[in-house]
Amino acid sequence: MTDRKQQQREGFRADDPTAGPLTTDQGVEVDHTDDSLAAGERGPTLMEDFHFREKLTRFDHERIPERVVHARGAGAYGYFEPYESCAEFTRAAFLQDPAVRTPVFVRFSTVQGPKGSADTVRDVRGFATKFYTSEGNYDLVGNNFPVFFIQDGIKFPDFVHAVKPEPHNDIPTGASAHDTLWDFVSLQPETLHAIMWLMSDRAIPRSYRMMQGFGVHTFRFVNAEGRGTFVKFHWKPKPGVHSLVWDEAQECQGRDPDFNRGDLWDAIEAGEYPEWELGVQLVPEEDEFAFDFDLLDATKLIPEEQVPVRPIGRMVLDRNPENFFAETEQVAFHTANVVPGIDFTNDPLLQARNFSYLDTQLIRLGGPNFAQLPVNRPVAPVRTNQRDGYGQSRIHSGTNYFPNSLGGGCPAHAGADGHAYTHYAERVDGAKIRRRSPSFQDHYSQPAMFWHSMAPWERQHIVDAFRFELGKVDAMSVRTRTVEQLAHVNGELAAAVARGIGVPEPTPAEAAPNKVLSPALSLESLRGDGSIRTRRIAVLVADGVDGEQVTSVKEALTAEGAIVEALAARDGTVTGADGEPYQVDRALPTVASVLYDAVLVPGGPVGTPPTVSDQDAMRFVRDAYRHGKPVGALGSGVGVVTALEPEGVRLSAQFQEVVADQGVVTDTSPGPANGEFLRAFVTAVAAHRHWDRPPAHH
Ligand code: HDE
Repeated sequence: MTDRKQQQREGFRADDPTAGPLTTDQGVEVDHTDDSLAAGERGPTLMEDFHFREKLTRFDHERIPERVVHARGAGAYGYFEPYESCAEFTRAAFLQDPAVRTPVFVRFSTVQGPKGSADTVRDVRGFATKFYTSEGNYDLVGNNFPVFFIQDGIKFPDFVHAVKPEPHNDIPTGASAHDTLWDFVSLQPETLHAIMWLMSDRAIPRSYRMMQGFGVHTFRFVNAEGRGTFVKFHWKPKPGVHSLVWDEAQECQGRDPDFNRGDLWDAIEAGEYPEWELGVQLVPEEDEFAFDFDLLDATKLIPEEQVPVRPIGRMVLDRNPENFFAETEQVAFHTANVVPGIDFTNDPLLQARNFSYLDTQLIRLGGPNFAQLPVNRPVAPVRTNQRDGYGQSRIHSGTNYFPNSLGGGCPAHAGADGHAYTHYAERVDGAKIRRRSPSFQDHYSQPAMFWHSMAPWERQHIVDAFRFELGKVDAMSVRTRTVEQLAHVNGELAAAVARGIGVPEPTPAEAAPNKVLSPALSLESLRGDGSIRTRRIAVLVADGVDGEQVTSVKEALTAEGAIVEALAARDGTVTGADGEPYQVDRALPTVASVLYDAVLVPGGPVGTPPTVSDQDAMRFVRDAYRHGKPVGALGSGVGVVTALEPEGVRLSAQFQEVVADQGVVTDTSPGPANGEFLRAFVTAVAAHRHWDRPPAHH
């Protein structure tokens, strides 16, 4: 079944190219497009070659300005369905009836890098959803962090200038590790909470399918009686939240710059549809001042332990776009695209966004008619008196003003059936001032809460990230000032960072009183449903491999939904121990451990495992171990893990039985893998990473 959005898209498909010959834009048939019209075989090209000129002109104009932020992205269509009616809190039509599916388009993005930059950079990820509701489009334009770097939108150009490549040389691409960003951070402590998130593993997601999304601002639900309720939006991914490690993320940038985009595309093509639950934190209007921070301050989150996240529906992405430019590039999100029942608050960041998004689309999409583009077009009927402009694709008839009598008074004002948008009648009273509210002034408590809520390994990764980023800053004054800021968050954090970057440990500052812990912030609490669906598992094979063993493992893991690939030194086949050919999926030189979630080394019948002589294979296992990934070994394949012991790879013991230790699962018994081994390996893969391992050497 196709939904209303897909039916609408049908009408915009380009004509079937197989239905007839090549033509010009004017519909004139073309029988020759390989040679330009010239005065003789070796003569000059003629101006009158309209086909040549049209072809080149159209090519010259193919590009539009990339987004000033969030330039690189990937999108998909899908649907949203509520679990139950939310009428108590909001009259939004798409949140009333579990039987009503609302079509959506989602675009994920990185923020800093240009359109052609790599996916696995350290950055915030955009998570923007367009709901094509029966009452018009609703856009929830969120990120994968619940907090933002600044409190007032007037600071946005400053922040973005600071984080973007430096103006003199346009360096660095897709990175925040440079002087201007950290100069800004060190002078602007309101950035610190989002910076803590940026230094955490949240900033290097394993997959767009495995990250949370947040509306960030406090919005307002309004029900049919006009009662308002503050609301924060959360997307929770079904497979849990999983991240890369920094070393791996960097290697990935070279091995597969499209690591996250390709993962999203492939999962949808394979029918493994990404899924999130939409949750809300609801705060009654009368509790507006019940918190020790301001609900209007986008650098703060409401701890889930204080206001639980209530699940209200789920979103499934089940269709890739057909044309990247037409859909993913031309999609235009806007925080002010709201529907009846969803309203704003006075969050000064949100207020600024409500100006900025429409403004940016006007330049990016070349005029005011971008809502007519197929991806942006609402499925609700559109009747306006807006006319003309670049790219007008409608042929309007009738009058174009209101009120009118000549057009029969049409379109008339919406009636009283409750579908018209009415703004929440919030009472506003104040003097015109440029001043930050004193209730926005605490910049340290929530970064401290984040730090204290992390598991020890998460803290270590945060310290490592600060050391990496600040270690790339040339100005020692900026390094020092940043560490002094960190001292207000936590003394140990500041000292640990200082020790790595050659600046004095700061004198203990008055650290933030650590009042609240929020265990929900730790990745430890977000492991997902325990399934290994779509995890990529490499099986290293070579001539002499126990083919029966490999087949048994592959079948069992595939049945659990994993993607299992046999890798060997060369493509084609390897010859198994029984003399039979065994099919190779990919050649090792074309891939790397960083592109997989786990590795498994099967054995041969006797002696040295066949892969030990292959340097690529050995590096593969070492890297997987180093990055905390599950390593499985069977039969003589256990020897591969043993061979890496001098390099720090740890194997507790070798037994003719299943041993699962810190994500290394071995069984030296030959022949097909037994159920116990498979269960232990699946558990290790489901856990994603194993941080309790001692570090291996590089
Ligand atoms: Fe955006 N942001 N933003 N932003 N933002 C844009 O709009 C802006 C902010 C977010 O996939 C731009 O169409 C201002 C917070 C996403 O197409 C621009 C401020 C959050 C996307 C813009 C913010 C976001 C954008 C650039 C501070 C998370 C990509 C191109 C007041 C809640 C949407 C465009 C897509 C894109 C302005 C802050 C998320 C320039 C002025 C906070 C996911 O209009």
